[in-house]
Amino acid sequence: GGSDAMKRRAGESAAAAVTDGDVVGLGTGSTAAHAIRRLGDRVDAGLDIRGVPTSFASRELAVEEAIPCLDLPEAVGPDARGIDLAIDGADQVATGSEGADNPVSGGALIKGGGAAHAREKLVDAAADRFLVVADPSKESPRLDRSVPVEVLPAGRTAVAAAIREADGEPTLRRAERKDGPVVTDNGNLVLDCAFGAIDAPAALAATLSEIPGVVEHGLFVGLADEVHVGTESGVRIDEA
Ligand code: DER
Repeated sequence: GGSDAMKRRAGESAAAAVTDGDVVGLGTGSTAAHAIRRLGDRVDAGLDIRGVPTSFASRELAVEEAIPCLDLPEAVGPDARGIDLAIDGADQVATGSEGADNPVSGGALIKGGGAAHAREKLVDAAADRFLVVADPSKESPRLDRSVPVEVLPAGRTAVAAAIREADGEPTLRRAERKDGPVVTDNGNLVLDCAFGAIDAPAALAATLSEIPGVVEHGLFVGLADEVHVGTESGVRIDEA
């Protein structure tokens, strides 16, 4: 992946977009963590915000940074505050040869490397603005990484069969420091599904969403508003 300095520049660039009184979706992963730490500094300096964490990990970090948090139902709903902006990382960002105005390639992401994409998508989609934070290693003309799919444990073999039907190759995500599979914050399993180059992310997203037993997939199509890319020399902000 990219260097930590580039991730930090991206995270701090997005954190700078937060204004007093905002409700901020707090993404998961090492790049979003830089944004959360910078927001912690700004809260120390008097910024008045509420965070909406997207995982156990991002809630832990928000508590460490003394960022007051809301549960999702307090932030989203008819008489709730709403989420002003969400800051979250990505595993891959389609830069698209046709340019950002192409609905297929503009604003198409793969997320889920941290197995947090179910709650991330809830928060990122609910936000008025969704800022992606990344380093250049995440950018690609087309999406071609495996797509993480959170599945009900009982449904893992049925979903795997459906993924194969859809010309994908599913792999149950094994844990590193635990015997057996990764178990998500929601108590589910993750299948990493390889489809090769994904030319029609919206169509694949719809196919995955329809599979019984799928809780959430890591294709985020048309949700991102901006991409803050940390570079060697600074930050590039692209309209998604
Ligand atoms: O799980 C996710 O979608 C995260 O955003 C994650 O994959 C990005 O992680 P990183 O910022 O540590 O690369």
